[in-house]
Amino acid sequence: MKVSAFILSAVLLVFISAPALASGEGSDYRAEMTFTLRTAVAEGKLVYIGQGGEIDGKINPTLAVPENTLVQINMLNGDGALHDVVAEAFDARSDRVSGQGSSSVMIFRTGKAGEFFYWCSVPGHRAAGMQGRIVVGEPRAEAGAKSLDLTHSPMGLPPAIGGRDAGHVNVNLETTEKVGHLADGTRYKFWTFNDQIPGPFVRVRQGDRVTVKLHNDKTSTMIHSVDFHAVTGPGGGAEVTQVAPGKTESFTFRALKPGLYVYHCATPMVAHHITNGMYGLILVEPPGGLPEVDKEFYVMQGELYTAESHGQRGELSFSLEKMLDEQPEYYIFNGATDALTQTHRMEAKVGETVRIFFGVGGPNATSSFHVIGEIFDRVYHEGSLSSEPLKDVQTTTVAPGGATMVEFEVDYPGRYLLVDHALSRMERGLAGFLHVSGEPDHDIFEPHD
Ligand SMILES: [Cu+2]
Repeated sequence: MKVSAFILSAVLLVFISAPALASGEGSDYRAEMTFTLRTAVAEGKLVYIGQGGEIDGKINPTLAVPENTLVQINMLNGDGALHDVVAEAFDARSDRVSGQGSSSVMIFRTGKAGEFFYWCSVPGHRAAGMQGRIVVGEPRAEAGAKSLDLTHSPMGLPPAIGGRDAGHVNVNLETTEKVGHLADGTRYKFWTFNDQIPGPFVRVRQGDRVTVKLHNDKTSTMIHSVDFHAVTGPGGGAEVTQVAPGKTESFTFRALKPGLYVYHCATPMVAHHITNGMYGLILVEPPGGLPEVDKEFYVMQGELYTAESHGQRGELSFSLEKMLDEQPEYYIFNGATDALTQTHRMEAKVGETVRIFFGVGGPNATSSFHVIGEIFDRVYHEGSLSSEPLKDVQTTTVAPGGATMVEFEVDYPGRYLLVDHALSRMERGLAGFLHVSGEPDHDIFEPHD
């Protein structure tokens, strides 16, 4: 049965008279399931937000419904722009309405089990984020399957070096190849250092002698290696660490220069090993250490070249052609599209100083690193710690295989977005949240009702 949509005077009304029904069967009916979606702007996108029940407060909620069920979707216009809601798979469509508080509705009957979409058909709105899923019947096994979390917490940093003398440091790395979570319902076979993307944050002092032991897990299918940009020597260590599965290689270097450096796997095809997740940062602190701050975070950007287009579910595969053409499908902070928006929560309080160690694994895309609603007080450009920092910077350029250290005081509460200001990449997964709590200072910012 196909039913066209129509406006209801009251959106909570689920009892509808016959003339509105295209099929004309029966004099009235009750929808067996009703959902209410409110349109809004959230996380820099246009979205639907669930109202009531299990979907309450969820952004673009997945609507789970049984087979062969009459479903009603109420749309409340929460932002005032022109919107509708459509589900082509069921030939269902609401009227378009604008103006805050206006509403419309669509009704359809589900058929057999499957996964379908609802979205806003006003040009550009679906691409801007107004899309969710309708899952009919039992969800597919893979939709519910929990995949391995390989993301690195931005809070996972070793303590500061402080005032200690130069000494000897051991760094143990293990290369692995594992299928991990990439996005909601989407997995990818990553290659990692220590089961994390990025790899561990290595923290040493200028003058330290550092022994790197690289073990390649016996289940690996590839040779791996490590090139530290902080190393002076052949291949940054890569020449002597090409290590076969099940084997271990090692070398020792002296950390000659302070700075924030990238390390990565350097086994051919190097770009392939990097895109798959084999990158991390090593910080070489100057004697006396870095100035104290309240919060330190570790964030790295990378891009993935999947054969499947962005948004496809299941386990995705690598596309050599897309990588050589530099046409990524996904951009990720810390190993997944939701690592810094859902999995890990970056927090600070008003008045605290925040330091972000930010690196680009890449392998190819330069980042225009920016925090929406903040100004970097200090940028240690190119990761140089022996140069004077730049002051009062909006956006800073970070090369692939490069890094930066930024510092700023948080002055006003809210949720601040970490982005690459090449903002198309946000639509391909690149975003992070910094949650700032505390009292608002209305001298700094004052909303008017
Ligand atoms: Cu590798």
